[in-house]
Amino acid sequence: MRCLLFLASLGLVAAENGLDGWLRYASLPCSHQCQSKLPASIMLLNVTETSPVYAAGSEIQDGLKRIYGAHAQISQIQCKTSSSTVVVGTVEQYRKTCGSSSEIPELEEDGFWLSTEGPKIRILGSTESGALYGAFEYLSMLAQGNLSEVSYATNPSAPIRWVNQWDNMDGTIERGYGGPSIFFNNGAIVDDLTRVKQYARLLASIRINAVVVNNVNANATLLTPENLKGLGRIADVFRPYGIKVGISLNFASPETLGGLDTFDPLDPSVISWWSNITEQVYQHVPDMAGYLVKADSEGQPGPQTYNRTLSDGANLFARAVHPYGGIVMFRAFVYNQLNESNWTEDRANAAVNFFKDLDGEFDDNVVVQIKYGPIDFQVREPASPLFANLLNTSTAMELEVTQEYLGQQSHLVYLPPLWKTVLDFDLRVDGKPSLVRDVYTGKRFKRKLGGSAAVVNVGTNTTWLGSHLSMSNLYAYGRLAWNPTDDSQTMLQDWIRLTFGLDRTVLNTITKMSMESWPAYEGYSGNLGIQTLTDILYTHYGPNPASQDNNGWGQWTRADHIGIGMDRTVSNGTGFSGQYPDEVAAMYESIDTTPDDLLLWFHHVNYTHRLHSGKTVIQHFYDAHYTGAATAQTFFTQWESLKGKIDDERYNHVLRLLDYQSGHSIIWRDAINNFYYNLSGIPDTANRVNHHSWRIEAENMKLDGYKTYTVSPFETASGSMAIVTTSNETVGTATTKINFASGTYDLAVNYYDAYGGQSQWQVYLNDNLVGEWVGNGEDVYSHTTSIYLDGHSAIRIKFRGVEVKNGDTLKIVGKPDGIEPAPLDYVSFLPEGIVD
Ligand code: GCV
Repeated sequence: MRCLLFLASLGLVAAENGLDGWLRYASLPCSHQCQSKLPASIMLLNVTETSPVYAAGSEIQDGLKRIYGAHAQISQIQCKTSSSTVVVGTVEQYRKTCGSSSEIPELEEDGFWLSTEGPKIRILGSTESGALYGAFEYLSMLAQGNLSEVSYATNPSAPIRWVNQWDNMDGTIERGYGGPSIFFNNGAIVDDLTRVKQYARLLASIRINAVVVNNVNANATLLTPENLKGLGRIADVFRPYGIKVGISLNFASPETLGGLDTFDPLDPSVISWWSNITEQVYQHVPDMAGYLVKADSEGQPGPQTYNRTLSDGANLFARAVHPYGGIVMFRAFVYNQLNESNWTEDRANAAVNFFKDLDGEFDDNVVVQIKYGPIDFQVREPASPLFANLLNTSTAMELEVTQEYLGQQSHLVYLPPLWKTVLDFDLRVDGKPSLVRDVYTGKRFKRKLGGSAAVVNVGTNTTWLGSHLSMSNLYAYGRLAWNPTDDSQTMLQDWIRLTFGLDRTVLNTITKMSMESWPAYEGYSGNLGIQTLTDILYTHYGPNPASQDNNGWGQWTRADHIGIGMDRTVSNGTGFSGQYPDEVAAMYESIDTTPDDLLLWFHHVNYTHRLHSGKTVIQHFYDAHYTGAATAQTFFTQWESLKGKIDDERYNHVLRLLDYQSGHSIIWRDAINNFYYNLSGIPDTANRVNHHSWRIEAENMKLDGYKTYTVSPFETASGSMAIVTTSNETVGTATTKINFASGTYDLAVNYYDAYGGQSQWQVYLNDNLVGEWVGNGEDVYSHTTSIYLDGHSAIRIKFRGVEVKNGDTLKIVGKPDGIEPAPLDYVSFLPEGIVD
């Protein structure tokens, strides 16, 4: 404490690595009046060390000490104490111990009542988990310097508030960008579960009540006796935090693991195999939350192998877990490969086609888990119409905190504003208000089960997700799972105060950047509902619009030299718009009433088609890409203004990513604009596309040891060409005379940093070293790497404030390494205020 005050008095900020996320309990000043409001003791209504109430007590004790330097003793309840105290437990425990509780409102399962009025602060849950949530709520107030007197109850919107990890048994994580698994390594459960406990704290504080620990592309070996023991250890770590463990299953396990000659869900031997395995699972994890199943999807086995229905498959597991109170989350992400030459084929139709007729066929403990949009976590999608087609089936919303198609944690993208476009959408089932959030929480169709699941994919990195700023998405997900009406900016600001402190500049700056981030990303990736336009066949990261079409995956754009977009109308297209209830179907059926931001999702139009905004489609693309990338440049400078206000480790980590994003947003912008300019032949009215006054192409420089290289896809290199060293051993030099007016410039060098080598570059002006760098992006950034020269490996480094004289000689020296031939694309000399 003294040490912290000392640092504060020097204006320094203590080093932090992000491990505590928003539960840092950073030290705050506390006046005499503030001290008087802090409890002197913590009275627990259950002192069993493995109970959530005990965890709540420890957390409060720790928080009081770390935030305000206050020491509160933990003791058992004495109802009549006169000194200030905080009482934590369930309403039932409180009644038993202290009698009357008439002022406590009715609570639903896991709800809590928090009252800080009077000397006795009461945190009472309907369950012990509820009490723990209340304790975290109280701590969140304290950590934000809020000591006001409050008294209120809050209840969850739905019973299912889960996270899904896509962790593989070998320790890798599918679509994970924060390092290897905290759960698995080398086919087994890790010995040291310290990180699991830290994760449990974070999840409990946002009221998550179950975590599915393994990938939906599931490996049956999780079910071996040894691994079930390990699963039991994981569950023991989560249990005191009120979090249950669930697991993903591989449908073919009876055959692959059990040695049966079938996995037919109606075969008695299969049924009894699953029932035996389930019994074993519950022996190790008596409170196991349930199973998550991806079946008949993307190569995963399922009931259709035996001509059984998806509900036959789901019910097989539902019956196995039923005796133990478990549930089955059955994913609606089921689709087949399609043929693009057929105008009416459409992957977006798949979920409703597969599931609509099964409505009412699922057992009561089955929940159909539906991704927010009909395709796959794109930068913008309409709400999945399946939510309007399952009136007799429990449903859950599937979101993706891990930014698979949204910059993979190397780009700042605050996701709740995107999620809200779906959660708040009114499906108008039977002509009545039917907000998506009211459907999956069970309210609209009166289902007892329902809720949400988010793919999170934290890893062993101390940032958890790969970027400190991405944690706002996890925090907000938990808040929305509890209350989907929470406001995006309010949640964000709580997270900022908890994560980075109470400084107003910090608050305003991170708020502004975050709230601008999804619109910016949509601006420089895919507009008007055309999807993210990333490379869907490889990393899902950088630009590659051509990869969407001419394959069976069905994420098509149907772009040709005249027009673009999927015709999903009933009258002339795939019929997808007809999957919505009448009012919504009618809105999407007509171009006139389809909102601009989803135009190309629903309609195939000419590039010259005029939007409601008055712009043509193609000009909108050009403009949005320029505006989006320009906004992304400001994230770096906005963050720079926070130097000294945030500890160095987190400040520098974020700064590096934002610097990278500023460059990669330009790579996105140019790739997409060039691609559609090349396809449509329609110039940008502002004359920016393909005209770069401040650029020097590497292929136009004098080359020694370097040779030209045609990049593919062409649009991911300026002028389609780059240079690479003539061999993997040759050091290359590229030189040129500078023809710009003398002055101060930011010097940007665009190069490629592929996986499989760490080339080195040096840049000189008249033989004076301006800067040097190494191609080690794979160790520094959070996205999936590429072994090619493409939109994923394309990267920009900037040297700011370089003095240049007309006639100076620019020289870049590149030293190859491994398979990486020190590739260079171009150099830009950017006067102040010019983005490029
Ligand atoms: C776990 C997309 C992702 C896959 C993921 C799949 C799913 O296709 O790219 O990595 O697999 O969705 O949600 O099952």
